[in-house]
Amino acid sequence: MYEPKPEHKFTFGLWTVGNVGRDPFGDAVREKLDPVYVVHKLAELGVYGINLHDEDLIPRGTPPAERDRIVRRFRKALEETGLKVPMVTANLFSDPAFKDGAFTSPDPWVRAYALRKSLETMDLGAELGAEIYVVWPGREGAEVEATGKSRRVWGWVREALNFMAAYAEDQGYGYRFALEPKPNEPRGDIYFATVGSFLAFIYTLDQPERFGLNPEFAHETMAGLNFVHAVAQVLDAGKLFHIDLNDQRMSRFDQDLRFGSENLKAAFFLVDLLESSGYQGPRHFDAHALRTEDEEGVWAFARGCMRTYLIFKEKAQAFREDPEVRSLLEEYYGEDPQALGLLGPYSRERATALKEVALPLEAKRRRGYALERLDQLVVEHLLGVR
Ligand code: GLT
Ligand code: MN
Ligand code: MN
Ligand code: MN
Repeated sequence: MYEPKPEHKFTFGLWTVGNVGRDPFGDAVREKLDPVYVVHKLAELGVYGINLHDEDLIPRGTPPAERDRIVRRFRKALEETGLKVPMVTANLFSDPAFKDGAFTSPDPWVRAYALRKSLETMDLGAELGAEIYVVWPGREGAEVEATGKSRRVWGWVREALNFMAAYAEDQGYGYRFALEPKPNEPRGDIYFATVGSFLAFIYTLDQPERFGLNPEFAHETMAGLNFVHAVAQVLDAGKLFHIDLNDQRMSRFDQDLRFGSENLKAAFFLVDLLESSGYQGPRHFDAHALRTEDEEGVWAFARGCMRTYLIFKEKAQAFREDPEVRSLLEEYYGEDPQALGLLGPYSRERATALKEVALPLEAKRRRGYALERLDQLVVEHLLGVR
């Protein structure tokens, strides 16, 4: 029961299970794990794939021959285990050169460096079979408004993303680009703060069909927003290219907690949404074990993310099949054919009918929606008494 299998498409980042537990006040608490060892461990746990930043695998400044040796060794581990690398991304945040932004650095040399690093990461991902390329603009933000940079950054990012998409095309790479918003941290305020912001930006790009979203549970939650609604809108737009699952308490730093460990209801409805949406992509856990943990705790964390997802999947199905839930929902949507006939695409006849019909407003004003009962049923399913 609740055994993860590759067909569930669970993925972790090399930087997630490999997280050494550093925080702004404290040093690393765990040894850095060998990427090849991580591949074997994740495969044992039933994981589908492992995602990475360029620097998670190849430390900055590695000479080319050494780089090729690392890639060969890593690929061998992938072949031995069957693990995939569905997604890659460039680390555009650790290097001190990026302290005032990567694509949005005021310094054109730094912007050129960011672009080159992105192209090289696309090359690396192509060698590993990656199909999704994530762009997380962690350093693309500001603390000081006086520069007026917020008037220029959109154009710089647009130019960079257009360049990257054209490069992918030129090289014959099939990448789909997944843009990941976050409201703040490590910058005081990050441009592209929310799902809605990136979603709108996509349609200003040269090849909008190549771009979608990589929404993260923690990030929308940090912004005080409803993650389930955000993902639903992204799905409606056909733009859910990837998803970062984790957990988060509001009004805090980016916690990247074990999936489902904090907001049980939100996690339940997210799984309910994803599983009924037809989304076929990876279920990526962008989270890490608490700093209190040793290596055993790291694998307990990874197992916990996947097990909780599978439990929610089963609970969501039971909830949707519950006869009382079904009848409450049937009532809720009140599908009276006469009313439905008044809605839909515009026509002159329909507009006239709409103006003439006697609306049953008194009854509608008195109507109850039975949401107390419906929500109680959610709680009872989650508490395991139904
Ligand atoms: C970093 C960040 C994540 C992003 C990763 C992709 S790196 O850990 O906190 O939200 O998804 O660059
Ligand atoms: Mn993320
Ligand atoms: Mn995060
Ligand atoms: Mn993070």
